[in-house]
Amino acid sequence: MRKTTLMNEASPPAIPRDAAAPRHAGTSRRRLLELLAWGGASAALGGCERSPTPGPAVTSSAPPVPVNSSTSAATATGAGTAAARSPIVKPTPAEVFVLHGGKNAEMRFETMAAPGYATPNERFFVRSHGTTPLLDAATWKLSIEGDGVEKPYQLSYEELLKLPARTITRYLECAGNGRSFYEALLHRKAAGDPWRLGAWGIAEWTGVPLAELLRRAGIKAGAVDVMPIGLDDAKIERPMPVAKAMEEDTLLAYQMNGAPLPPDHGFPARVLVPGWAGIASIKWVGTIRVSAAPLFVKYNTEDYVFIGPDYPPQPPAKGPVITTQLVKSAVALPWPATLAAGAHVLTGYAWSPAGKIAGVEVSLDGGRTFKPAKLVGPNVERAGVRWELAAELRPGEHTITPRASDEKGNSQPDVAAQRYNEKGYLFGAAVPHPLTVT
Ligand SMILES: Nc1nc2c(c(=O)[nH]1)N[C@H]1C(S)=C(S)[C@@H](COP(=O)(O)O)O[C@H]1N2
Ligand SMILES: [Mo]
Repeated sequence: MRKTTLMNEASPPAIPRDAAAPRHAGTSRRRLLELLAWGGASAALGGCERSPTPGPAVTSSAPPVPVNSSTSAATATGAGTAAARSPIVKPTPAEVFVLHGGKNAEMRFETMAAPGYATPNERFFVRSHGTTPLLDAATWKLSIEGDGVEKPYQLSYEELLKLPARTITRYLECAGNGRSFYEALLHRKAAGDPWRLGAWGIAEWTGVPLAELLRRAGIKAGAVDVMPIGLDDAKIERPMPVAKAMEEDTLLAYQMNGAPLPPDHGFPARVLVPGWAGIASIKWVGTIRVSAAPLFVKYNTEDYVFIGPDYPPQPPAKGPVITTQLVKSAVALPWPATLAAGAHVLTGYAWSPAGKIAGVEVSLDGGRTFKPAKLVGPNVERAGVRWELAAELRPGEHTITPRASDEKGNSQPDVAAQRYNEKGYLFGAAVPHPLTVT
């Protein structure tokens, strides 16, 4: 069986650096023009926007990459130049990312059609409330403190790396992933960046279980909440109950896919709370506050809470606090997709915060009938699985609607059953992916 070939005129050229990525003939000239136009636009903006990283086809003629070529956080120092550079440090080429403002980069889901399982760091979505700080591991200190611990202490990067570590493969997803579908499918606009399904990625994370760090601090029996606090200008912080912090999967991670955490993803250390909304996974952690009383901050009272008629306030929070994510699935094709008539193997991913994926079925007739897809490759709990469906496509306008269920019996509802909330969190209904067959 052959993989689906992206015949779409708007489909991207090869994914940079990923030698295994399929090359799509016939698109490079057009994309080259687009890239050059984009680079010109960014120059006109006085360098506020990043230039795209040249793909293999445009190496000699693409504009230089002025501000974002640093990938080595270990040698970076200071955060005082934030105003002079782009908020995101890594390259965000247009064929890989959709930018939402300067701070947030959505992964184009078609890039997940490339062979492999995890999402490479270069392609991993970025969601930050401010500019990526460039922290120096040599001077970085983690402080564990608060009235919930007997023995507050500080830890250096070197000391952190010596503690017993754990490596796990898990997905990370923004609470707002899929937000655009509240407007597109429910016809009710929600406040926030209009992500499709690419505020998501799978990575292999290495770090020290938070439980280990908390035990070393002599966490008290009466401790209630654990709140990591970021060293970014916005000082993003988000409490979680002690029980969640003590779960074996909850890490203070310092590696992502075998490399030191990239700056945009939290160097030198970030929390990883698998299965929970991305906001719990605080980046650039400088302090972990352990409290003997419940903690209420902006990000569990005003933001990352459900607000709307279906959700009564829970003072001091404006609504129920968002914690666990939902089972979801997506199609690894451009949005919208164009394919040539004939035989294809459609592919995508499905993921669940509760365990492994039990099954994915796909509708090609707008949700009337579903066919079981094949699950291929690793199916890691709280990470996800690739699905494939062989299909004979006939010319016309179609949709591809995957619908996943997990081993705990959770599954994706129809759009009609999707409840609305004002900030557009946790869109979990099965999404019809638009497809033109030529
Ligand atoms: N310190 C800090 N941590 C943060 C954020 C932030 O802005 N600052 N954003 C959060 C949100 S909303 C998400 S979805 C994830 C995104 O992680 P990523 O950028 O590594 O993909 O980080 C979370 N941790
Ligand atoms: Mo997020």
